[in-house]
Amino acid sequence: MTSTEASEALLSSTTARRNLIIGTAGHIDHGKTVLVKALTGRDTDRLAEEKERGISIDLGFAPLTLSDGSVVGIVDVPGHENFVRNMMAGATGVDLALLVVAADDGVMPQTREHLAILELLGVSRGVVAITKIDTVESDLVELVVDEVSELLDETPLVNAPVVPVSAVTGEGIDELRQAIEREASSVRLKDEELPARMPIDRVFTLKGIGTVVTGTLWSGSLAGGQKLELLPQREEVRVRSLEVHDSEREEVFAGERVAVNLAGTPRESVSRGDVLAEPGLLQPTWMADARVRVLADWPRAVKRGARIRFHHGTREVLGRIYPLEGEQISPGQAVPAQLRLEEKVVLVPGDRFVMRSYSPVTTIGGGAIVDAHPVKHRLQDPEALDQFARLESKDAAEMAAVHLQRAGRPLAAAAVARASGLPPSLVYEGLQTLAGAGKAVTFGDGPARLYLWRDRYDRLEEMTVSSLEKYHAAKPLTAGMAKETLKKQLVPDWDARSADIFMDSLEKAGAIEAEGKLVRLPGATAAVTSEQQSALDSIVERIQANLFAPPTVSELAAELGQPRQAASELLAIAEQDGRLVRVSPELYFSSAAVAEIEERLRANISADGITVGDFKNLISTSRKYAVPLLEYFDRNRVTARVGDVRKLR
Ligand SMILES: Nc1nc2c(ncn2[C@@H]2O[C@H](COP(=O)(O)OP(=O)(O)OP(=O)(O)O)[C@@H](O)[C@H]2O)c(=O)[nH]1
Ligand SMILES: [Mg+2]
Repeated sequence: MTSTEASEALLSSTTARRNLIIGTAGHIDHGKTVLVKALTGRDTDRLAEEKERGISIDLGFAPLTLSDGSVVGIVDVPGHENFVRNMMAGATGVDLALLVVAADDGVMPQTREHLAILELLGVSRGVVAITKIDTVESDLVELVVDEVSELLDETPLVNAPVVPVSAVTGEGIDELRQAIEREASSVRLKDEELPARMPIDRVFTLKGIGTVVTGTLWSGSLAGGQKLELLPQREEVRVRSLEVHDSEREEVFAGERVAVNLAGTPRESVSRGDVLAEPGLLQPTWMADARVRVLADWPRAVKRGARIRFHHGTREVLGRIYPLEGEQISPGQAVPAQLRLEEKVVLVPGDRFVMRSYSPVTTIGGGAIVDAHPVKHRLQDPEALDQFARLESKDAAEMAAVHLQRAGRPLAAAAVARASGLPPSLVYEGLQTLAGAGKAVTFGDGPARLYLWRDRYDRLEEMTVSSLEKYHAAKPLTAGMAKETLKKQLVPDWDARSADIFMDSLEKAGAIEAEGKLVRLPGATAAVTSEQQSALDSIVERIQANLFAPPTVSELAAELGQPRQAASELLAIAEQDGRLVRVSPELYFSSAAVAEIEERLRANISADGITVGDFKNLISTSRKYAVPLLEYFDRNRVTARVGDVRKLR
């Protein structure tokens, strides 16, 4: 093979790669496990107890090789009604259902319950196997086929092929395999572009290898050596090695059955239900808004506040359900509702879940997550209902608008993508649409570009102007407000970059003027009356006349017959224009004096440093001035205090 041929072969094998999961479903003893063995050669009942009792208890896994060579994963689930919880942990990643109904038993309770669960989880493709046809007359097989067709009517599996088989005689197995291949070719595959996420369905340790977790990779890809996050406990972990169907791999992709060896993670710190994900992206949550459906054959309405078991991924937590409108959800209804959970879970909008009753435990319904981080809603809150509708619309611009509005601060496209669960490319388009329509203000370019909801921007601009107006009115003698103070007042919870970008944009827009560390309204200057001006001049003169022993602020105020605050404001002006230096809150020196003192200090300080006494003599002044001056030089990093002396820095 030439290298071009080799790379073409590689290309076609990657483009042909269809990673998907087939999940069995059906009543106990209907022949699921035996059928999986007939298809794959593998017995998925591994536990001693399963062998002993002749039933499946937990999930089993087997690889099925298709005619094009691609390998899909089969998850075999238990049919026993006590193990529906395990069934759900397996059904959660399923793309294609293999519904099994025994010809000698027909449609039974868990046939219906499993089918309902698959539908709630959004599984819309499937194949039905009517098993054990060797045990009954062919008319009976026909009857069961009819019964199944009726069952599937008005479900997403209405067009699923129905294939009669016998695992004992092998009859129908080839037809079943072909039906599976046909259906598998049209399954919508999981998204490799989204961040990696894998709900863990098994944890075990291998001697000499350590902790291994397995699961179906819901999205993204994983590579050996990669850092991941274990959620909801938010623990950083590292992938040591990866396997798919017992063979080692460098990289694994969405839709594969994956075993991950975690480097240095003890067995006790992981359990079924935890999620392995790309680090730093997912915030565990204990509330979610969702469209919640109650099954049509559930016997009564679900009351507001009802306690339920919430099944998501491989996890089960208790919680309560609160419809956004109305006091209850009737059977057959699908309504917006808030879920308040008793433990944190890791949710992304679009995720499916199942609800079961607290006791006795049966499936009530389920739904799809619309908002993974809502606030608590009141009943009939029109704003909550409006946001719900916009988030559920799946329109990227609408969704981005809700997230920008809610954040109230500039967000990057990546952050909006995380909040919405949409692919970043779609979110980027949505944000551009908003910016184009003038609904969002943008800062910067490229992936670091930030988007701020326009109304919020306008509101903040108004607040800035009114803050500065108040400031100028209160302090007419100063040239502006410290920028840091304004930022803290206006956007205390923003990161520094966002706050600075926002200030810059106000300046560019001409709403404010900046000079050094100060900001002010355009054209605002320190308004000094001629009286104040002459008071100021006399103060500066008094200070300059007493170079090394100037009057204090209180003394100056007394001389002027003014409050101390008024003298301080005048002094601040002289400090800003550079005539005076503020050495302490009570003491201002002339700039010339401070320069002269610093020069003498540098010229006369020995390698052993200088004491306060020597310094006092050096400039012929008293302790009252010497101590604040030395502290001033310490602050300005001219000197450093070492014990009783000052040394040069
Ligand atoms: N005669 C006959 N027996 C079958 C066939 N398929 C399964 N069986 C028998 O039915 C019994 C149950 O089969 P399993 O495959 O364990 O059933 P299951 O659906 O996996 O049961 P659970 O996992 O416990 O829900 C076993 O004794 C099988 O040998 C078949 O096609 N023909
Ligand atoms: Mg079984």
